[in-house]
Amino acid sequence: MNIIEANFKASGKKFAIVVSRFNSFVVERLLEGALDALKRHGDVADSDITIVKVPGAYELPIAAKRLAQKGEFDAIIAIGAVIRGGTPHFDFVAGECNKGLAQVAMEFTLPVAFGVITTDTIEQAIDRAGIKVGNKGAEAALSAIEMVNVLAKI
Ligand code: INI
Repeated sequence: MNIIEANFKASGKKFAIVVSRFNSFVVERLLEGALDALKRHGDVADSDITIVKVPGAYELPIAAKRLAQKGEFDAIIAIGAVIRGGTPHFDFVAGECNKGLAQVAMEFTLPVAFGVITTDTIEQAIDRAGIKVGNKGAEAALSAIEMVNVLAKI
């Protein structure tokens, strides 16, 4: 049996974080979680982290694609918050964001971590940004680190 699995050491690896400004109250907490995970778990240096801010979650895929095209990063972490709030706009924004980020990952064989929370209410979003249900930004950063290392081993 040959099991391939990876650790969470990531010093020397380069990470790009794409962050949407929409719902910034929540998104900034997710970004803090992602940065904390990269630094405390992965021992990633500040100089190896690039942050790109875009207007909303809908714009995350195109920025992620541009970063992937540069070929300078070992992984991309997408951070955002799409909150339903009773509008069908939610489905378009969340759907295109999810689909576009997945396309970038597959086209470039590059880990693109999905740190975009999609919730019905602001309260649920806050819960996922470090209150009751962990911090989804931190989880995304950890999965990015693990994927960088596991892809390198396959
Ligand atoms: N963008 C988000 O990141 N979250 C949302 O909840 C959201 N809602 O609900 O509308 C949202 N809309 C903006 C969208 O991402 C684009 O920035 C905008 O449509 C311009 O292209």
